Amino acid sequence: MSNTKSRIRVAIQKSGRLSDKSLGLLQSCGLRFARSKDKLFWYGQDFPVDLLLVRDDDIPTMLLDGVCELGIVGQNIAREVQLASNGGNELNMLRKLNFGGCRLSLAIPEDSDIRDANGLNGRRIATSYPALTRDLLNSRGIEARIVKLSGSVEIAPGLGTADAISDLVSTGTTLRANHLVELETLFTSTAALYTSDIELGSEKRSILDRLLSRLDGVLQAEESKYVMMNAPRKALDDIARILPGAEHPSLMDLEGTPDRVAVHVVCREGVFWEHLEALKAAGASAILVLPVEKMLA
Ligand code: PRT
Ligand code: ZN
Repeated sequence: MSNTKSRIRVAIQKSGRLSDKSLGLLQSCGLRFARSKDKLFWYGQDFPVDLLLVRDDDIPTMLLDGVCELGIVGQNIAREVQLASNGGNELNMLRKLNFGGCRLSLAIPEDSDIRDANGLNGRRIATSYPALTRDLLNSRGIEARIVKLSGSVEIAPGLGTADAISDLVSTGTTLRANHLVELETLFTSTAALYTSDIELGSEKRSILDRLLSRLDGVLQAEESKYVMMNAPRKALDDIARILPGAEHPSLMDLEGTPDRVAVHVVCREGVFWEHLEALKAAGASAILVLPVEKMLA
């Protein structure tokens, strides 16, 4: 088969919390798609990567069945599907992504007699993540009775069908609104890019490698900031200590002030107000922090 015929398919969530960010990330990698009317399959223009828009729960199974080569889905769902599948193919996480963050937490009614996770032995836990919850509890020697629900897990204790829940939490508002308190985090999750261990073949492999190299550039750029300032020459060591992940700064002379230099540096981690205040205290002035759009190592 010729190179032009090999294409890979990426499954992303059609409509939900991960949809916009998943599409935006692929677009940041230079991918453009011809949107089809039925909106389930988008053909990739310029780059041999096509999109499948589906429910997030279907993505891991599509990867395991070889329907698509890549998928962006929450680690919570990938782990649940992997644990629930009986052997066979495996999911591989290729990159963790900077969105879709949440935690799978145990929560109990405000007036519960349960004090900690050990108190859940023999009790009923409602969850949409039965395999993951059971696995995480069992690994700590806790045997609970799992009540599987596909949604509205938070109302189960109030209805008397469970003593506790294991559910996704981000702000905690839903728990509070249902008079539940978080007992413990079982699992933290973000969206991630997955593939399966099905052999890709060299052409698809090389498309994947090119995409991953672009993706790494986008992910690094997202984290990175370009920082410029004027600073005393003697403060350069302090500045290197203050700025997170700073790499070899460029120094430029400043006309008429031999003791001060212009410093330009790429920081690989977040730059916060505290860093700027510390730079100012070290003698820096005219501090500018700029986003980095693209980066190729
Ligand atoms: O239709 P489809 O099946 O594709 O979508 P869905 O409704 O199953 O999923 P969706 O869009 O709600 O979530 C997709 C993914 O986003 C999840 O699998 C997680 O990986 C991630 N994510 C991040 C979350 C949350 N944050 C989150 N807060 N998924 C769900 N929630 C729920 C939470 O359980 C609670 O009920 O949102 C509610 C609000 O949370 P609080 O704590 O802010 O009140
Ligand atoms: Zn879903």
